[in-house]
Amino acid sequence: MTIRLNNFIDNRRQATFFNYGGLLDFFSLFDYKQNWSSNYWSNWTTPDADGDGFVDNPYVILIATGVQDNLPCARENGWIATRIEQLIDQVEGLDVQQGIEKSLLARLEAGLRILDHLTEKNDVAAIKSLQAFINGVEVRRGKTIPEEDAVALIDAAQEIIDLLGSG
Ligand SMILES: [Ca+2]
Repeated sequence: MTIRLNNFIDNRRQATFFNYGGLLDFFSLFDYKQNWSSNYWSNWTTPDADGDGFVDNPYVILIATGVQDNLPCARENGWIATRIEQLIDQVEGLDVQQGIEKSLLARLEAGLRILDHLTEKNDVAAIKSLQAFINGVEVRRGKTIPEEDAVALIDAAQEIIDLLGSG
């Protein structure tokens, strides 16, 4: 099992990891021996020189044991932003009319911008923009967007909505 796709924002909780007080409490939540990958650590967000959305250096969780997150996200909910960026690439790779592509991309880009300032309320707004994207695909499904492409886009967007909804 890999511990991933978590936001560790509360500095107090992060600090307790290195503290006697909250240590057992934390370990009872997560087996620290598990693999860690792609979590967001609010005190470990730079550098990301190559701009791939992941901090270039691992986040060391427990130095004595070598436990570390090898792919820490540079942004809160960074894995969601990355998924939306992949979806944008997917849309750009389609052979559809430019106006349609623009309108679909606008909805995804709106979702990305919202996620830059993530709060619970913005989660809902981001989900709405993804649903608007799905609606935009649905109305063109089997017409100006080939059925197969439409299904792939809808599935990808729905997966991101599920991630946001479970956050
Ligand atoms: Ca990077």
